[in-house]
Amino acid sequence: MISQWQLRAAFAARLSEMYGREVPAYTTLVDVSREVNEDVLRAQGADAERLGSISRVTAERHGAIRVGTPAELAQVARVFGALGMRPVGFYDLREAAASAVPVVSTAFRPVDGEELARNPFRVFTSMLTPADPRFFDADLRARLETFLAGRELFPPELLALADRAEEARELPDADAERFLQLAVSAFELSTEPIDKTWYETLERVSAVAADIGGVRSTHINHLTPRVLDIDELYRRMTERGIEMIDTIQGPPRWKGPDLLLRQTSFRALAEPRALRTPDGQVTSGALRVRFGEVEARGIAVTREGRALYDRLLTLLDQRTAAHPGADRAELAHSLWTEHVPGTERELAAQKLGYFTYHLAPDRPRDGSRPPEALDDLLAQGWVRAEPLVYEDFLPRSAAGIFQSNLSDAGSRDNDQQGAAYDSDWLSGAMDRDVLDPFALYERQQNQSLAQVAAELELHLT
Ligand code: OOG
Ligand code: NI
Repeated sequence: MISQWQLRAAFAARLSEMYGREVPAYTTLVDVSREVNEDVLRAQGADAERLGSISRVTAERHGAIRVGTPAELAQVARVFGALGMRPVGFYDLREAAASAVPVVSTAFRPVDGEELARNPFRVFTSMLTPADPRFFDADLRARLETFLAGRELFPPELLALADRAEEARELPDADAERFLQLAVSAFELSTEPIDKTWYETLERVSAVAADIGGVRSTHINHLTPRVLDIDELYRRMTERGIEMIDTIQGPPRWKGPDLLLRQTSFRALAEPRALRTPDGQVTSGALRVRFGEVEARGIAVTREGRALYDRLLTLLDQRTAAHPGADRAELAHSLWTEHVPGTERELAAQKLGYFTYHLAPDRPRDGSRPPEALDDLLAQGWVRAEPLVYEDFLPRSAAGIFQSNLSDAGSRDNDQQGAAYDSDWLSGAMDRDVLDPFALYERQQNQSLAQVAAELELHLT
């Protein structure tokens, strides 16, 4: 029998192999990430593993896929459900970007601490929004929906195996093998010729719309390794002559604790694709839709911590606008230094970050009673706090990543009202709850506190 987490780990590994064959630059990114991680581990020792063991971090990936309809999204949810991955968070990329990205997204990922530690594979999953009149007029919407309704992304055999795996939380070896083959091939780049005219019609709205609705299958867009020093990675990739996007998205580099998520990518590569022209000829063209992304993960923040982050981004935008000559990264650095607590202890005390709490192995053993307040337990060495790593995504960064890999801004008619999509809508489309990331971190934190309280026979205050 192959258990759910083994299926998940095997799927991530095979997807990585497949994608490495399709996009060799990805292999370079993985190699350079590994080198950077080894160097950081050598330089920092145990500190380097504060937000995950080196084995977790080395194997860690997130994928990005894009689908066209609620029905397709519901099928994706079954495939990932088989791997113990649940939809977490709602991201509206239609609002976040200056240019047009007509999608809404969620991330499928494991949610339990133990499952995350075994293999944290996650997939940022976007769904096209044909019903949004800012992007698609009635005629194009109708053509798009007809086109999408006529395609099959996932064969029925795959979905049947997925349902069995989700229900039993394991599969017999032979079925697991079949499931993995079908699941990986569902995300391969198709060689089927693309209708050039149709693709270009959608491209005028958005390159992302064309990538999703212009073809009869889906594919993995990128697979993102995790690195412990993203600034160093950026330098080394640039040294190798790989063209990176202009910036690292997310919080700046600074002296305090790493928070949330920092991401960057290399530019989408021209990949050969077969195109069918209106006269029926098949020619070889090139499309730039897939890019290579890399990320560094920091501590998960509370709602208050997140509000602070969002406030600082707004301030940063204002300061950047007010000082056109200034370096945005430097402005960000000074804003951070001014407003963000510089230590984990302060983050926890101000309830800005999530931590789990554990009995300290070297706690007092002189028969004294432990204090009742968490602050005192920490200060007097009874309890230790371990930061929770951020397992999710950032809408503004995601929009920036989408955007910086589009050569054309596309079009959006801002005189129209946008179609309403939200987390509940997405839940309904999949018939599965889209989980609230804050609630998941909070649950982990509370469980650890309850356990500490039980072990010390305390009512924690
Ligand atoms: C997703 C873009 C966003 C991230 O990690 O935030 C993203 C896509 O290109 O499909 O990958
Ligand atoms: Ni990504």
